[in-house]
Amino acid sequence: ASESPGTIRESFPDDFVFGVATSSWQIEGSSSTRSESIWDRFAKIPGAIVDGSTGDPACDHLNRVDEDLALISELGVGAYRFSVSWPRFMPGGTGTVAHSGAGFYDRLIDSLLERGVQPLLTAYHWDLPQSLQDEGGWLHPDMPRWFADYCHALGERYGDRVSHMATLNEPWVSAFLGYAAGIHAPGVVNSTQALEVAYRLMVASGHGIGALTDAGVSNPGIVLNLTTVRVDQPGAEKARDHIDRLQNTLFTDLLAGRGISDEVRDTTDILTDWSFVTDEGLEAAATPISWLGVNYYTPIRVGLPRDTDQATGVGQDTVVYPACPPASLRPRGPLTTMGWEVDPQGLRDTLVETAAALPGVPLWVTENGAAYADRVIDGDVYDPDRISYLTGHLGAAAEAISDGVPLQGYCAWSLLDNLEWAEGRTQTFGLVYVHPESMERIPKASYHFYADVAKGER
Ligand code: GBH
Repeated sequence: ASESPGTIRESFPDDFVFGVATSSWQIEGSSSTRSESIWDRFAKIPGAIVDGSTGDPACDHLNRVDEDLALISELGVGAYRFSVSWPRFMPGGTGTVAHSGAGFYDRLIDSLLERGVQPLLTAYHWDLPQSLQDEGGWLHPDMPRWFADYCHALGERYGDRVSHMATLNEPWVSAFLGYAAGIHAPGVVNSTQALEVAYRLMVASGHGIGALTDAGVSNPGIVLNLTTVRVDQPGAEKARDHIDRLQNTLFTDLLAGRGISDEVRDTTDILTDWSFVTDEGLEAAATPISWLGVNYYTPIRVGLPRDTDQATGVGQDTVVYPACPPASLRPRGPLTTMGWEVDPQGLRDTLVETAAALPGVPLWVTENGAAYADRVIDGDVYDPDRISYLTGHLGAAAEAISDGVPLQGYCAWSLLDNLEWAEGRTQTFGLVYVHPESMERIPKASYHFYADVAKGER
């Protein structure tokens, strides 16, 4: 390791953008001023969210947006990634745009621009209107068209001010956690449907890219959760390859116009019928993107099944990765409170692998961060583990650039301690502490650290 006397900021190009990210359902609250989403419905199932949290108040962001804008502004970052709540913007799922809902994002965007912060807008971060789920959701063949109409309306409304828009956040999660593991909305356990949903999401994204372009958005893209997949012990190579294909290549191949590989089709032999795949669908999925967001938290480490595993294999792993050869996922310490391995080199490897899979596509790290149980002492919040996580991963991002990766920006996840999906309030990723009842915000030590990085003082 070479000694680097300079600041973290200096290890990046001058035009590199540091940002911070959130998503609508995780922070907004005010569910009574929009229509129902699949996460509102899912949250009502006893046990679906560990602590019984619902979409209210989340971080009460709708009522505290000025305070949150001040936090973004004082952080000194150049970009803020947020998502639009589809049920707030277009409550019927299709058709009419809601004046008040759309107006909220108008004001958010204008305020960001006034403060010199670039808005990065994500169209879909998992909060599908329940009315569309009732029609069949992502299993419905018309979903790509409905999604494109929504994207077109977003582009018309905000495209004059927002250059970078992403269609989807992490279609792998929507498909495999929503439809295979069943731990995310809509809570379905059906691996066959998960594969169809993954495909349909990528077709919809392609239609969305086209619609955003038609509406005048200069840089339409997509955000994927990609990660390097490591072999933990001899014998797990086949399982590693299979997991890598469903985690990464399935998505990057569709984007690159390589379709769905024979390996994916052959190894998902629980699916005898891929007839939902059409030439038109594959062509749409390959609509060129102008940038790709990569969300990275942890690598996947694949080992052999343990004696303690259930007879059918490795529990959730085989459900999430249908038809996976016997394997178990084996994170190594140090772990975050999510149980996720901390591995900055994994970010560097993921970026290098992604750049090779999609040559010429500018990349952003659109999410990176860690959940820890922070210590509050005399009103100050200490999170040294998060600071070291960020330090390591920023270093890895800078190294990826020296490896030749066209990385343009990095967004920390997340601005606020928020509603961590199935984990409710029990897992906190924020640079800013949010009191679960009073909603008081307290910038953590990591906020001050990241502010120093953004300002070039560190
Ligand atoms: C992101 O997804 C979401 O975009 C964001 O909304 C969320 O708040 C944030 O992460 C934190 O969870 O259990 O070791 O096998 C993260 C996607 C997919 C990353 C599952 C980690 C499992 C690792 N995640 N993956 S492991």
